[in-house]
Amino acid sequence: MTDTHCPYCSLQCGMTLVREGRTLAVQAREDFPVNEGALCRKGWTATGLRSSRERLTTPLVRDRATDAWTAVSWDEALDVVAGRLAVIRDEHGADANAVFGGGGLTNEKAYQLGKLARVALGTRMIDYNGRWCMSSAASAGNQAFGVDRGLPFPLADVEQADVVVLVGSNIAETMPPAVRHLDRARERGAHVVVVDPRRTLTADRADMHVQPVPGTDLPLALGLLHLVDAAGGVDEKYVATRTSGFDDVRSAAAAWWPERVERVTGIAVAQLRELATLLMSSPRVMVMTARGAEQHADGTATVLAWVNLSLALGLPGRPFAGYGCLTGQGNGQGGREHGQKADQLPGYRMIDDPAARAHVAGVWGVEADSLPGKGLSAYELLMSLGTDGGPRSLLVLGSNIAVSAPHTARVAERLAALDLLVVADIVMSETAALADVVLPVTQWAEETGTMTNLEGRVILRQQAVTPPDGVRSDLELMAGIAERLGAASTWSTDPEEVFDELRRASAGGRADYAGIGYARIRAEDGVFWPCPDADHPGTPRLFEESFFHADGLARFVAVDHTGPVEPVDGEFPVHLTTGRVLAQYQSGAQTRRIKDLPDTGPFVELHPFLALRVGAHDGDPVSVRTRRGVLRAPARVVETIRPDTVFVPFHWVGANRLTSDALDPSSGMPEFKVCAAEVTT
Ligand SMILES: Nc1nc2c(c(=O)[nH]1)N[C@H]1C(S)=C(S)[C@@H](COP(=O)(O)OP(=O)(O)OC[C@H]3O[C@@H](n4cnc5c(=O)[nH]c(N)nc54)[C@H](O)[C@@H]3O)O[C@H]1N2
Ligand SMILES: Nc1nc2c(c(=O)[nH]1)N[C@H]1C(S)=C(S)[C@@H](COP(=O)(O)OP(=O)(O)OC[C@H]3O[C@@H](n4cnc5c(=O)[nH]c(N)nc54)[C@H](O)[C@@H]3O)O[C@H]1N2
Ligand code: SF4
Ligand SMILES: [Mo]
Repeated sequence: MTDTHCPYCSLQCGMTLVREGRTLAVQAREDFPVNEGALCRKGWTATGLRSSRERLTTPLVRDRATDAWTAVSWDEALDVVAGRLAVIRDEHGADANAVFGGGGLTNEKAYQLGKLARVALGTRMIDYNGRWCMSSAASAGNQAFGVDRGLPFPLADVEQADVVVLVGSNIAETMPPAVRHLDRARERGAHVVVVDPRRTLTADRADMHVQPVPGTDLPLALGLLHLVDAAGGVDEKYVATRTSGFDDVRSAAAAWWPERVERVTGIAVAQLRELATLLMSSPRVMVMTARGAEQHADGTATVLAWVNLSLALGLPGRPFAGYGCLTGQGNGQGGREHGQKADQLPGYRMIDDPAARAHVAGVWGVEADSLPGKGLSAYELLMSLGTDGGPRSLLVLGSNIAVSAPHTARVAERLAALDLLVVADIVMSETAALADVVLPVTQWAEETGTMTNLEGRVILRQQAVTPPDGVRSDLELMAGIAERLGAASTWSTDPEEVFDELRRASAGGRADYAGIGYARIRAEDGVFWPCPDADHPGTPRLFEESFFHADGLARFVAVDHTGPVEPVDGEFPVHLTTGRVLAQYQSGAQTRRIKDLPDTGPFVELHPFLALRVGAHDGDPVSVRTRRGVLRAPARVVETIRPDTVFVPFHWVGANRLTSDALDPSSGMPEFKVCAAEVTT
């Protein structure tokens, strides 16, 4: 029996793995406060991939001329990879090798991957899929609070709130066990509000469903602030003592009178007023955003608008109140703290800060000057591949970019232009299938490592079974490459040793893990960062006394509505949005291979009015066309979606043929959640 956590989302539900003969059974942990004995279907079936015949168990090298794969030994594969990386570096310079990581990787792996890029390869070209996930909320959090931690409070605090506003979050499908905390709040009399263009399972359980036009959450927040201010609901004392910059925000909101907001968002004035009144009804209001609000080219500004509203109401730092971002991937939080992001070093240090470089270089035993500078954000990095002066190789760990990146046709072109694509994965993902070398790695139950969940709680996944023959861990893979390249520093393959090094590298940084050790995590059900030393209790709740800016104040940042980059028009008259369903995870690389999970393929959700207009019936194939591509998939005619909007899940190849690659200027987040489309039969 081994206590561990689910391999998928940021809830990191506690589970116990029990060996029963040849099978590995899943039990939910009652004692873990996030899920309290509950799991979603994906969690219950997570061990299904272990026995799958699709599991990769030998390194493979592809001959580009014949497209044939040859099985090779690990030593041969690593010799090929390291040899070619060295040649590319010698011929084209260090930045000609690029690295792409993932928010599902453990802290140890994310840390080591950043170090592999900066020390062994000497490249500045590293980024990861978290750029497509929480980067807008991260950017907004850093600007407003001086720190980026998804939730500044434990999830169970939700139970004590009086009003919970979920903006673009469908937790009933994306984090089902979290719903119990909402339900308990409602049993206490709390009001739950869901802002979503679709009446989702989450909205079904709410007291109020606000159904805006996709891409209009920003003017909605401005309109609410306008009404709150007009009603005298601004917490003037809080604004004066704990924040700066309100005046500009107040004047921006002044221009968003309710009728104007109604015209842009489609939300009736009466409902706007009702919601504004609700927000002023109690000091215990929680506002939480997720990808629906964040995955836009103005995602950072949108999050800032909701943070501004929260600050004006005096919420952040108050008990059972505040603003939070619901992170997404298993290690969406930790994955962005320890150095796989283009501009970061471990401990959430910035790579262009001389003191940060000196500290981390000291831990790594290298010269600070030898560390490269800031690289490109994920999509920009992908677009630079194989271009003049751009990277010639890409090493991918923990992402299936061929499916999950926006505008995949362009991504496929860039990947094809590389001299070398290396993918480490558990299965032959769509991205691995394009690689020159595929390296089979261990999966969660077969290895140990820490993750940081959506609450900022650092938890420990523990190895429950021995890996199949032929696979190695990502840490072994990285050590194998680093050693072959003759890299400086040390390259441990023992997760606890790597974590202890990470602790030292993070010490004194914003995400300080120095006081968090494996033994302590086991004893305490996880430890919340910052935790600067072994005697420190960890920090479940942030901002009670002060914010993380030098003056201790939170900053209002004035933002205004610009709208989606691609508005609807005569040719492309409907809004296309994308997202998730309960039974599948992300690009589907893992969950589509688990036979107990329904694998429906992509579908197009549309309203009966739109269906009537285009002449489609439920189940009929329809075509969704955008300026980038077409997807043909069965129609799902539902009354729960806005008549001007269609929804396509992205767990299968297809949705991202359609999506826009417009990026948020401050976070690099693509506009996954809205573009203009045409639907035909
Ligand atoms: N089942 C399942 N669970 C998951 C995952 C998964 O793939 N599958 N992935 C995990 C990860 S990495 C993440 S990031 C999270 C994501 O968790 P969520 O953010 O909850 O998931 P999404 O379905 O991407 O988007 C949420 C909602 O945003 C709505 N939406 C679309 N456009 C807009 C808009 O303009 N404004 C507003 N307000 N809403 C809009 C969609 O209709 C959708 O219901 O889920 C995690 N959990
Ligand atoms: N249209 C649209 N596109 C989206 C989104 C959307 O809402 N709409 N959401 C975006 C978001 S929020 C996210 S987070 C991304 C996610 O999209 P991806 O980055 O593609 O995420 P996954 O499908 O989880 O891919 C992880 C890959 O790594 C492998 N893997 C798992 N664990 C490990 C490990 O420990 N080591 C290694 N080496 N490999 C491992 C898995 O088998 C899988 O192939 O998609 C983004 N794309
Ligand atoms: S909610 Fe997330 S962590 Fe929990 S069982 Fe489901 S996928 Fe796993
Ligand atoms: Mo995500």
